[in-house]
Amino acid sequence: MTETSTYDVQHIQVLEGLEGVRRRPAMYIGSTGPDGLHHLLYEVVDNAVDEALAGFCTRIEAVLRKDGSASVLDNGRGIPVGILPKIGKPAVEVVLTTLHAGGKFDGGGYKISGGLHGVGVSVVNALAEWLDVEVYRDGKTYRQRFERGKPVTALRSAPGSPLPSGTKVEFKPDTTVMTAIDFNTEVITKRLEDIAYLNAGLEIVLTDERTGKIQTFRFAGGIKELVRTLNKNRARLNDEPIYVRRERDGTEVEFAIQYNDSYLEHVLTFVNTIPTTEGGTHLVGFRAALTRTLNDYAKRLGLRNGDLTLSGEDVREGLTAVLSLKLREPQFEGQTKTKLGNTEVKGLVESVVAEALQEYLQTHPGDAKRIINKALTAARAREAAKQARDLVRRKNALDISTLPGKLADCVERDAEHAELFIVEGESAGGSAKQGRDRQFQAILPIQGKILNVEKARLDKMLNHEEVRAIITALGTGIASDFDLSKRRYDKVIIMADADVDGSHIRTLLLTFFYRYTRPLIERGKIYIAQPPLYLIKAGKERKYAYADEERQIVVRELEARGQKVEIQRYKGLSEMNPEQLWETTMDPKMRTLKRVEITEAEEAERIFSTLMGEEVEPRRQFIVQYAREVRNLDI
Ligand code: 28F
Repeated sequence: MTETSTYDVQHIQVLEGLEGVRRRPAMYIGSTGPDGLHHLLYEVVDNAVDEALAGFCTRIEAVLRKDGSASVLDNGRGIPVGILPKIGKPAVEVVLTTLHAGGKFDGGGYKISGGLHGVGVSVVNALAEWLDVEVYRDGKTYRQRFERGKPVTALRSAPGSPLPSGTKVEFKPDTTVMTAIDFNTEVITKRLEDIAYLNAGLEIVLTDERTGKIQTFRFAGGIKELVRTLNKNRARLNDEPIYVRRERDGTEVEFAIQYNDSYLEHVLTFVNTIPTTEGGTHLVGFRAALTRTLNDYAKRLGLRNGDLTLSGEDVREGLTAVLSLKLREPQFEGQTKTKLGNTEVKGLVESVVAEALQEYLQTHPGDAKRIINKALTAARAREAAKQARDLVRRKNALDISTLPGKLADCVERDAEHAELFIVEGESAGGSAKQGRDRQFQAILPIQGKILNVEKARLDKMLNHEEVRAIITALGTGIASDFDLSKRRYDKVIIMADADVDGSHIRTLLLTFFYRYTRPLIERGKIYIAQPPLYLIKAGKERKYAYADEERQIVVRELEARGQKVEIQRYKGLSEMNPEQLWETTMDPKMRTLKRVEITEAEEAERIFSTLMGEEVEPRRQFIVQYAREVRNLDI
């Protein structure tokens, strides 16, 4: 959204009304692309959710139609239909044709402010080829039709209604304005699921008529259930999530906390069901309360040997939490308007969370001890890692030849023009050293199973020679020490067999890079080498194929020339001699490299946590599910 001063926006709105919306849609819904399209639907859904927040709606139905239209139905009170005296029009028509008319509810309700400040359903109306509204009140059905924001019928009523009370809005996005017109079920599903979790007991049904798929979301346990779901594949330190819901000065603070045995922090925060992905004052207050309360408790119980203070990171290791705020006048800030700015909220959340947490720790000493001990262990590991890092730094400072012995470095010293192959296995490593161009290609052979970095403490991992070799070769440092400018190579290429062991080492390495040198992935510096699967010979002709379909094409081509074809399937890199490895997999002019995307690394880490975590059941399910691929997974 371009930064227009508030005055201009209101000035423009008053002048142009809904015409302004059609002239400058992006100012109201952010874009006319997919995000803007989904924002139209969320505006309508959010009005139904407002009715649920106000306590009058228990069920919302959303339908995605084949003709590109969508419909939302709630069983709330129904938008008022009475004639507004000053305007002389029914309230429902005013709400649908006047900007921001759906404004604050009088009395106790919360107004959902969509990511772009709840522009109101009139904006949806303006950007809809047509919109039909039905209100069920007083045993009647009121309906009115609009086209591009303008009423094309008066509000009509008829006796009888499908519900005792409620509102239904159907609309078709205007394809002459919106550049995206296909609703994405996955995106909508995620949003509706979040809303259901954040409004315990609210039932939301999504029907996609294009696929016939119907999904129902209803979570009686609300955010407690969301935390349990997020933790389902991990060992938990406190069986039941710590859950609190408090209302102070018209603001509702609700949170659920459950620790698991991993080192990851997974905290989701919402304001009026809007995901505040950029955090904000509520998250600052939450974190402050957590750190202060756990330190106080540890000190009082004498659990802290010496004056070891638990840092924010220590107390958030293994933390899964959902923090949901409901307040009337949220101020959203930040790049994507998903950061809460209200300053008064920090203190409010901090006091609510601290008070509730103290009470929980005192009444659940078993859980408290486990949680504190985990934070203490994290603090000790942090200290140890710091010493280990200082050691490595001092060693680097004192002794320049700290590069690992097994690294066959390249001549090139300018990282921009150098690349590092991390090769699985000694023999493939040997071929790679012989086959490479030593001017700009470095080779680091590693053993099949480097230590599983998910479980290893930072300090232990730092000492495992395979991992230390990689860290030293990369040159960037790791975790909070990471410095991209210190990288020794511009590309890091993982070269492993295409079999289960190879995919295991790839998963381990991607997990390591994702956890400890994530910017390398974000900057597209990590690649997977693509060795050929087949060598096809016919006479003195030799061709390589990198996939089954390619092999078929090459074989058909050679057989069409009446030549006898011989096919060799490569089972591993070590079956190729150095020249073949060079010309098929390492030569920049011939090779194909697959760049690792962050989503792949995230998936690898998730797989890794499932396979490496304590929970046996998820591992069994994973292996059953992938049994055909996972022949000899000796975890
Ligand atoms: C499918 C989308 O939009 N549901 C809505 C209501 C209920 C009230 C309301 C809405 C009063 C005049 C501001 C009813 N009775 N679903 C929806 N349900 N808006 S939108 O009132 C609007 C305010 O304009 C409602 C008593 N109070 C409020």
